[in-house]
Amino acid sequence: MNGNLYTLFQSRFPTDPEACCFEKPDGSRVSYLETDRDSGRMAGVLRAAGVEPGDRVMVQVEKSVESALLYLACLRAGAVYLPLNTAYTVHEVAYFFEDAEPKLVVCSTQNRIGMAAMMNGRFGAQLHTLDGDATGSLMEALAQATEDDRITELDRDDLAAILYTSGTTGRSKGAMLSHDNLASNALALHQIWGWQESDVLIHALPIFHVHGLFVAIHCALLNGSPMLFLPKFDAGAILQRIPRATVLMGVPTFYTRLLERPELNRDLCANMRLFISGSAPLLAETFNEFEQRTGKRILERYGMTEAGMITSNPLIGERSAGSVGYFLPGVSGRVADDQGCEVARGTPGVLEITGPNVFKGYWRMPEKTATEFRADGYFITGDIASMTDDGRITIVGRAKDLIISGGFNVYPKEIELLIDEIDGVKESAVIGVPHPDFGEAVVAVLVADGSRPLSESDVIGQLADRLAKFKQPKRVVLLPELPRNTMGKVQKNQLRERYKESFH
Ligand code: MLC
Ligand code: AMP
Repeated sequence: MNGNLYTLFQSRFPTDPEACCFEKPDGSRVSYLETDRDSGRMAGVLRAAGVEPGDRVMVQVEKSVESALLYLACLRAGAVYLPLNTAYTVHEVAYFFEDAEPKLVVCSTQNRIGMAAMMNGRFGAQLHTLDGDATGSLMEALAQATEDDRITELDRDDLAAILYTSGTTGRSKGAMLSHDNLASNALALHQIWGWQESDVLIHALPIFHVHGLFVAIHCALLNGSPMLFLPKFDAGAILQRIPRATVLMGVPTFYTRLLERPELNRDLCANMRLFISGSAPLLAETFNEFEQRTGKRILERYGMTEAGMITSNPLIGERSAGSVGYFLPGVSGRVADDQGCEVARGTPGVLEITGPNVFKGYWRMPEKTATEFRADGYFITGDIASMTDDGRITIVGRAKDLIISGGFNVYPKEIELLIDEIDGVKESAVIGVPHPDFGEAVVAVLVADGSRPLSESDVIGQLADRLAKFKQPKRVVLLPELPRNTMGKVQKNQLRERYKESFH
């Protein structure tokens, strides 16, 4: 049997030739039939560009139906899809390019010159463009392409995607995900969330991360459901679509922003079956306020790039505020001490997991991969959790130094390394503090070396072309020295406490 994930999707596509797969923001529709036909033709375009099974295709483009088709085309061609946040600067993208050695790069027309200069003919990589309005050289090639219904024959352990996640060392790691990793997770989610024939998904998440790319798209495709596809979060556009939709997936910021809108009420949401939240902790106050306003209890789930989804609150049964629910079917885990030994139920420890969803390791980093797994194969998530006797999980903290801002991960180390290079900076500590919109916001605390005057705008200005906007500090403060313990380690907890009211 072909282990290619696309084969699984195709086997679930509706037989009705009119059935809608994507609805574009302007209301025009792309049927499942067209999705199947065009992803096949696009896979032909990739093959014609020299992309062979196992080759990486690096993509940094605006979200559009066509960019989703490009993802499906990569699956069909057996290429390894490597999506990048559109906010990344050329400086950040250069690292991914050098690390992944892609055969094909797809970027926006606006970034073409900069991208080509960065690529500089290396690895014999081809360059195509694709824009949010369905133009660009890739679309021109697609217009010339003939029908091609092939789905490359693959083993289910072959790689489908590499998703880069930053790390505590400041160096990004490419998480290698196989077709089976993605298929098993999609099937589990489709089952536990009780997808129904009448379901309609509002898709407003970016499609360069697990949440929007895999969780949302895969569930809809497995169910043959329409996706009301929005290029980005837009409260007005979502509220407009809610009456004819049944499922919304979002990060907590989606829900706090929707709550700011007076139109959000029970009547508007009467048709909605599921509001799903994840990627960052959902505050109990958001959960409660949302229930009061709409009568719906948000279903919170927990996951990560390396493992897709790991736990979920139940569809039927208690959805508790602050808890992320139970392990997904096929996933098991333990809350462990720093030796990997399970601790008593109710005691916090690091969550370790195993299952068909767990990734194949970090791209070209076997040593790093080895340090993140226990000898018995359990993956160390780096999240601190506690588990009740009946297996309900609550995430209580993070063992990794990580900030999650509006659902995007920011690793302080990466920013500290760049700040420390700035003239006049002696040292720095980057922390996350509560933020009403993004959940957490990045704050940089730094100590000057006295060689020249430093200002907040000066520091931010120097980071601008090196760091994606969402990683840039929303505040910079100068201190005469950083608080340290007797071992000399910076006390970030003290800094977090001191600046916790910065945005309130
Ligand atoms: C935008 N900005 C952010 C930001 N998003 N700053 C910090 N954190 C963010 N997440 C910047 C903008 O550049 C802008 O800067 C300013 O903040 C205000 O932007 P905005 O217009 O209000 O932002 P918007 O475009 O509306 O985006 C906010 C958002 C978006 C929350 C809708 O960030 C988003 O879609 N987040 C979802 C992330 C996601 O999909 N995560 C899943 C990861 S997978 P300025 O200065 O120009 O005004 C994963 C696993 C799992 O974690 O479990 O799912
Ligand atoms: P990423 O590496 O972008 O996939 O982010 C994964 C991280 O997001 C996890 O390790 C958690 O720290 C965090 N996360 C995801 N979902 C939740 C959630 N529901 N509650 C708390 N943290 C979450």
